[in-house]
Amino acid sequence: MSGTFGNPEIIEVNTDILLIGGGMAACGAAYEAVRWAGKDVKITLVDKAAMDRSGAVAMGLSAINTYLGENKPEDYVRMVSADLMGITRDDLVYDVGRHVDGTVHLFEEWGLPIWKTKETEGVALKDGGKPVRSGRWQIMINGESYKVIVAEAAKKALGIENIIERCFIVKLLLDTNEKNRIAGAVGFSVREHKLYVFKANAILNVCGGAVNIFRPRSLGEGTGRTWYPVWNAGSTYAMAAEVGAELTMMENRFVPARFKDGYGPVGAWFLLFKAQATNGFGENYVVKNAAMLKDFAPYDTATVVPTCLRNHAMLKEMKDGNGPIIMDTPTAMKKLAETMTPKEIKHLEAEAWEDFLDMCIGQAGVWAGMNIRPEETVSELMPTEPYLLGSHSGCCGIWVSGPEDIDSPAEWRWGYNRMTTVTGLFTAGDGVGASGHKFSSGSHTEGRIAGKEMVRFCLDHKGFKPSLKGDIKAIAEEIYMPVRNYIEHKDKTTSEDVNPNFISPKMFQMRLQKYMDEYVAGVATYYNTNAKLLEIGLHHLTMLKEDSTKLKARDLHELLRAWENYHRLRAAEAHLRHILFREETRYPGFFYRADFPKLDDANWKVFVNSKMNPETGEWTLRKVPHKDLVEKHYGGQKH
Ligand code: SFD
Ligand code: AMP
Repeated sequence: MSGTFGNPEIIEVNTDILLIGGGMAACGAAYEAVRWAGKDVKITLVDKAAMDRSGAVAMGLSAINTYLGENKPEDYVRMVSADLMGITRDDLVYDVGRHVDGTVHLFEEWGLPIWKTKETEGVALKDGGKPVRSGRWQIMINGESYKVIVAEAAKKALGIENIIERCFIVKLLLDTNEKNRIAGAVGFSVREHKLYVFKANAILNVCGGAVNIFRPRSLGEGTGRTWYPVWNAGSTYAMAAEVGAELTMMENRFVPARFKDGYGPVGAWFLLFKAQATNGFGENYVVKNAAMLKDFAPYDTATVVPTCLRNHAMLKEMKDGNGPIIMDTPTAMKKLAETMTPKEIKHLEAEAWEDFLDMCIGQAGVWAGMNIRPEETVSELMPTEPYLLGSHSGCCGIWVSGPEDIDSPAEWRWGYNRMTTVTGLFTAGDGVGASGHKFSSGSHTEGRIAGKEMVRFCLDHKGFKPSLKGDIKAIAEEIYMPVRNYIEHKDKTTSEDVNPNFISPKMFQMRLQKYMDEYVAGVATYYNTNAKLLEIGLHHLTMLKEDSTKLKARDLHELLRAWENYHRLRAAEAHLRHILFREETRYPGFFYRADFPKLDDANWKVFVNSKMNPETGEWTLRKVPHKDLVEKHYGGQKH
């Protein structure tokens, strides 16, 4: 039987391992799990989009930001800890560090072009080829087709018959018989009238970070331009929270400094081209404000000033009226050109464009449209709207069990590596909290770690028969409620977007973004908030949650938008609750608790974990002790 818009066909899929997401982490998990699974373990992957171009790497990238090479995993652990103001899980970070280079070697084997030094041109990394490093951890690539290459390997490993694309997962389902045990997931096709019900022994929840929960700086035609991908809608955090998985560090966020309006990343300009960023009067704002950064000691003395503190200095200049912030691309290019032949200079100019054409085409569009030649004209930078993510320069996410062979506190190591506090539910990449700076290569690596462990989990739990909690017919009705709302009430208005009986996904998103912007430290308040503002914000989010049952969808595309925004709301709520709980300013430059403007290591050098009771919807938050497993040195001091 084939479904219709209001009455989708229900398709049941039984599998052992279900991978939700088709991004870097999912591709890593697919590749690795197949290697260990044998014939007994069936693996299925479901992605809301098409794997070739899904997730954050859709447009491609121009650098791999985590490749250790000559560095030690311990040094990587130190860098990640310092950049994230001291509160990270050394066990998880170390685990990524010790495995990530092997992943990058696979990328190269699969066809990803990695830049090499002149002396080792044509030699593969694994055979001693030396990468062109932009920074201590980053290497340059020709990465327009990065995601296609990585997806191809995953697809080949899994077999096309085990992949369902364009299916949006709305919720995870627990088991009826066993408490706190994952058993399945439900979602709908965004192309056909089909609802999918998955039963699985183990599930990997890797749907990326959360974008567009804050009002973006882009407006009008530009709406939709963001730095991180708009299709990362917070599903990872929302779905995990709703089955009671413990979250960690959800107060953390990433506010990247980006090329203004096009959101072009700055890494290559700072690190490879060695450009200087200044205030509007040509002053280096990090140097100028060094004394102010001391308020956040000892982290101000890390080898590299942490990302949030660089923003802190930038924001000070902007607030003092010393803007705009400027990236001096012409001086950087002139300096590099001093020792170059004309041909090499042309190549350098091409590289400046390729950096954006590879991963952020919109920025190249802004340059072209505004007559900007980077060798002649400077560009403005701006701190963007906040993003929630766990793989880039942020560390919010889900609390997971760490590797067994690392001597870590018992509370960090209770089960299978990268398993959440819900039995059988795993995560990786943006999903794993308290361990940022994984980037594309680290996320794939973490997916591989989780994939291998999930096979072990399935083999250890062979006898498990999933029995889904909840009535599938009722769940199908709930998922299609926006469709019903539309069909029932569409004629009670003369305007598509305004109706007394329903709210469109677009309006719902705008409401969410406005609340987050004004109450939860968005750009409107220069990233400031306090307990009073947060309490009002929480009230607004609670009202919005009530209204979520009134979302409408006039087609499958809007149904996708409706559920994406519901996920955004849940992720946003977790973020707000965590910020309210942490009574200090841990990440100045990312956000400020104006009522607790100082760093407070004595009381707050701890993880903040939260849990939502799936039965009652009640949240509990707690402090979890932090421990350094690798000795830290900031400014020569042990810390
Ligand atoms: O320049 C559902 N990233 C960079 N990494 C690098 O290594 N180098 C760089 O140069 C980096 N930069 C960068 C980066 C990202 C972006 C967007 C730009 C620039 C412009 C970061 C990495 O890309 C990032 O760390 C990883 O991709 C994270 O991996 P993962 O697997 O955690 O997330 P994903 O790849 O976005 O995949 C998510 C998948 O989930 C699907 N999905 N499927 C079903 N149901 C649902 N409900 C779903 N919700 C989401 C998605 O379709 C996708 O497949 S730079 O700035 O530093
Ligand atoms: P971005 O383009 O900002 O996403 O950064 C890419 C990589 O370069 C990340 O590993 C960043 O931590 C790093 N990076 C960016 N800007 C700087 C900077 N000014 N100093 C040191 N590292 C940076």
